[in-house]
Amino acid sequence: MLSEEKPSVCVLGLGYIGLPTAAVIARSGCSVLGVDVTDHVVDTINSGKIHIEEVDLDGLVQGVVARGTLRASLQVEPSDVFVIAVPTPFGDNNIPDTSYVMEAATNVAAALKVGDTLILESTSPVGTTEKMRDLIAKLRPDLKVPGLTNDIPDIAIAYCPERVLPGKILEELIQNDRSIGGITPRCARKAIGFYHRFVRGDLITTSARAAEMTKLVENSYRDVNIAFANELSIISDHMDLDVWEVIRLANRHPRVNILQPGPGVGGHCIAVDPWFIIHSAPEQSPLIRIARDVNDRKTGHVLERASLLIDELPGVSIACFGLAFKANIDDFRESPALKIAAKLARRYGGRVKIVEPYASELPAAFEGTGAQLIDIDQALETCQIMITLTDHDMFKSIPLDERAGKVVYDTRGIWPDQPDNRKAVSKLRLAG
Ligand code: SAJ
Repeated sequence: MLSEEKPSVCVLGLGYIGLPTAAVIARSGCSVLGVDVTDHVVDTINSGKIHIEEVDLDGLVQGVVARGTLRASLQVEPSDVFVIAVPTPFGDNNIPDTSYVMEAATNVAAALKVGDTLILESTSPVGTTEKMRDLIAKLRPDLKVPGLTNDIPDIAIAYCPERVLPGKILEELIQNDRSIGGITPRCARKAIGFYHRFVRGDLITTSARAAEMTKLVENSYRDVNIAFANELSIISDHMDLDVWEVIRLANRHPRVNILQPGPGVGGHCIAVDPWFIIHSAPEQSPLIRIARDVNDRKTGHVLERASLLIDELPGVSIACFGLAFKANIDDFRESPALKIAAKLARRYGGRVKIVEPYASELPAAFEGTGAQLIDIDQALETCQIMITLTDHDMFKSIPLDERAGKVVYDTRGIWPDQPDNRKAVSKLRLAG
């Protein structure tokens, strides 16, 4: 490949990161082959459609497929650049499972030729890129691989994590700065040449190991800081203080910026990635481990407090506002909101109503509970207890006069003007 030529690119794994990445690279004019193990995913993309929800992704994929710059297949084909973006779940005992990465690397190995670049983007334990390099060296003894040869290597290998926010993926793929971790500095320079084609943020070179750790640190940093906010909320409940007011006031300090408490930490990144560090350095990471525990325990705390409130008012209908793991998205995976609402539905049956503008039907966790999906207006008309679990903008905009007289447990602090529950509880008791 001449440097001014557009490289052909193969992206392995067409999920939440791989598909938007493949589409953005295809938009830059490179010919992109997306590879996935699922027939349905390959067929959907080849018909110009998408199998995941992400803002503006449908139009982009439709366009690049129509133009012929993106196509999907079950098979890897020879390309100039290979990008691996497959999942790295954690299995039993929170041990990271890199088998999908190694399987993808095995498939790439057969297609590699002199001059190619192999990039790992999947969130991975420190050392995974080197392990992947060792696997390539074993499968392709004819190639000189970086770090294992004194000659100029035949291929480049790098670790370049993504750091995009679900709901803003297409924007952040272009704008965010990126760590570009080469097995050698030469590998990093090759990878930079590739990312320059579609990233506007700064591209900062480092080693593969430092880049792997950086990704894990970013999400652990957030988990630890959310844990601080969640612990403050539990302390404030115990001491009968308004945590939102305390945080608001403390954040007036020029060097204090406390995050927001909630019903726990959801999604597939922040609650998972800290375990990759804990697993690599268990003795050295007590703070990160305890933060995980605090955030998980917050979900149980919310469930118990909600139940205490509900038990005070037998027979009264309960509206749970939100199932998504965070605001303004339709992603319910690993959502503490969903866990709490489903447990309440199991405890209180048909008294529980769910308000989730991003759902067209209730997820399987509610099967057989008698809970119903209703809209905001129905909730305001029929439910006296309101529990906020997700901070969707649509919920925030419900004015105080429509919430007057309701018993509210606001786990996200979206209604700071809501009065204390005491009056509403005694009124409902009298009425009951
Ligand atoms: N949350 C709180 N309080 C807060 C902020 C968040 O309870 O003050 C909760 C949210 O409600 C949600 C969870 O934390 O349940 C995670 O939400 P998030 O918006 O903080 O992050 P994710 O999981 O959507 O995306 C994160 C991002 N990482 C960082 O912000 C450091 C994103 O940039 C990463 O690319 C992504 O993880 C990933 O793929 O690793």
